[in-house]
Amino acid sequence: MDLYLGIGSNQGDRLAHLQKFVSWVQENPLLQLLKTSSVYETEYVGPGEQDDYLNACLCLRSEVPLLRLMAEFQDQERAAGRRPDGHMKPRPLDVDILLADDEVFFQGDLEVPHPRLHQRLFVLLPLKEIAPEKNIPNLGETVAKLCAKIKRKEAESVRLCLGMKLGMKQESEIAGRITEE
Ligand code: PH2
Ligand code: MG
Ligand code: MG
Repeated sequence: MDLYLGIGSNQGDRLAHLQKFVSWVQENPLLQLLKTSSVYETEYVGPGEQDDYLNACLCLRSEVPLLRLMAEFQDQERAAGRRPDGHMKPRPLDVDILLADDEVFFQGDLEVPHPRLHQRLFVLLPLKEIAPEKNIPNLGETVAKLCAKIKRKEAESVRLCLGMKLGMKQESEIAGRITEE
């Protein structure tokens, strides 16, 4: 099954947290990384005020059941330092399952497609890069079409970060940085 993930960070070394998660995906024999989007700096959306996020989207292939995958991703969130009481608090790593093929899945805490996917430009813009024509089950609209609808009023809140990259090349750069320090 092909999965689309939204990843985000607004605490600590935000880019390093996202890169570390991508490296973990690449090293996991049960997951195959197919695509990574650019990194975007995005204004926090939600109650109160928080620092800006870095957000990106990934596409990966896996046959691991969704609930088990979610548990594995939560382990990674905890490993990055996320607090268990951290609902709507700043977090070093947030990993959300956005889409899983054309499945509609609702069990426990997991709802796929992600219930707020279509309202969030910080998800839709990076997702559009890697899956513009993907249809969102339930909504009957493509990612690109949803993006176009909300783009005008919110576009400035989501900024492309050209200097930041996820994915293979970056791994050696991370290793380089660690040995320099
Ligand atoms: N995630 C949230 C709440 N608000 N805002 C931005 N910009 N990016 C996020 O990933 C994000 C958020 C809860 O998961
Ligand atoms: Mg989230
Ligand atoms: Mg989450």
